[in-house]
Amino acid sequence: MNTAAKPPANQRSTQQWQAADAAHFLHPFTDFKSLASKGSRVITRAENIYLWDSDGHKILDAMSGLWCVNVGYGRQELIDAATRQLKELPFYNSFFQTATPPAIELAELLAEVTPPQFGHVFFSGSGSEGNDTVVRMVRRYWDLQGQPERSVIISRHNAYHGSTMAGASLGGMSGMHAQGGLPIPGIVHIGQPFWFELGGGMTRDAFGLEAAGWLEKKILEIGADKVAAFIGEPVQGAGGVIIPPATYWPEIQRICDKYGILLVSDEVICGFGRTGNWWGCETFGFRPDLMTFAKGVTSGYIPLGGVMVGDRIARVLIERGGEFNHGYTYSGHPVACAVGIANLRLIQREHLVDKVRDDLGPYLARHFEMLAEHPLVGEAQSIGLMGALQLVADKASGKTFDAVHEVGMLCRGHCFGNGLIMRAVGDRMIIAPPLVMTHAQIDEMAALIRRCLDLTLADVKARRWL
Ligand code: PXG
Repeated sequence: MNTAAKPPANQRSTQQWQAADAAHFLHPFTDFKSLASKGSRVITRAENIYLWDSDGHKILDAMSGLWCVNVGYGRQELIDAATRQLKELPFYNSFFQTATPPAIELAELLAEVTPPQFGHVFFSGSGSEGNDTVVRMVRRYWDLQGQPERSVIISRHNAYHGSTMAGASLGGMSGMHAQGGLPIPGIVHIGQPFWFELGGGMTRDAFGLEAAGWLEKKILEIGADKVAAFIGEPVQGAGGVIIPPATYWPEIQRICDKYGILLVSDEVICGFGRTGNWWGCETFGFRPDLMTFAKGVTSGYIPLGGVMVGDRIARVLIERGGEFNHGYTYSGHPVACAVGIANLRLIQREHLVDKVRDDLGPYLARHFEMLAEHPLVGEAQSIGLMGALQLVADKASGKTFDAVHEVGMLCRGHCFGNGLIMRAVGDRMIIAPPLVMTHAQIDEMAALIRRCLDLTLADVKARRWL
């Protein structure tokens, strides 16, 4: 053991933090060696929509942490709720016929803010665990219906549903499947409704129907009597904020209904107001049987996730299911649930969902229309408070850059250098800022984005990549 005296935590320099980080901390989705050679950016505090790093730089967080800090940083109500609950009862489980008041109250509140078919919730600690629960629950449902052969779950390429074995299998990320022998059996993928890449001259609406039709083709190929469920994010988040054509989800619903297949909406990113309604399925007009949630349920202040269980499934599990052999130590963690309650009450009290739909979403969309004029931008799309700018080499034809140039990463570098956090997914620059932004802050964010696009344009011109 290293017994050398260390300076108190809050007095370490950036370099000291980076050295300890490189020595001991394996980060998620990270090339360990490459990060160790560069050093992490160490974030030390936050307030409202801004972060500060260990060198004192102020950064506008246009990604809400990781799509989760919907109510912004530093909200006293959430801090008080956690503190109160930590004192009163920091932990008790809900396994052996016990429950805690915060878990019960949050379950009740979730039933109130979700669409009418949802009266029950199963809690997990994260979105990935929520989607593991979905797989178990969907298969259990069909067992109980006397159709155990209905076990295949259909998902989509470039979907993200988490990083556990089931979550990564449901997801459609080839890089994840390549590590660890995934997907697990019984999970198959169809194409994504990504008009910019796959639309091939069709109108958006015609393409939406075409892309939904891939589900029917897959069902017929497998045999409807073998298909348990279809899962999708209303808007693919980590895949690049891919907003489907308006025709897509209603057609998916029609197909699932036609073959009696369960429909699962992964609302881990789209839930809690992100798209301008409480749930992405409301924005896109479909009626799921199960909904996975996480992130925004506590605005990321503390880990919590779960699955909303629709009446069709709940009735069978409750009436005829016997014991459901599944659960997590932290299912219904009282402190996490207390923060969840405070967070939902705050969203209600500040009318954040209405604000995103009626005010902030349209205001951001107007900025995106202006950013769409930028010579580097081939497509600018937003819904509610999430959006994507597709960077292209040729605006007229929509020709993309050679992937090896990593133009998105170049742009992301400028964002970091200019006090803005934006994600790059390939050459798609994406944002999902906190739902508490003011117009002035949206103006500030848009100006920073424009500056970073200009700097990136100068780079690609200098390198003759245009
Ligand atoms: N479903 C969706 C739709 C998600 O976006 C998960 C499930 C998994 O949640 P947990 O809590 O297990 O992480 C997510 C998570 C990115 C990025 O790069 C996105 C997520 C996680 C990490 C990185 O955009 N989304």
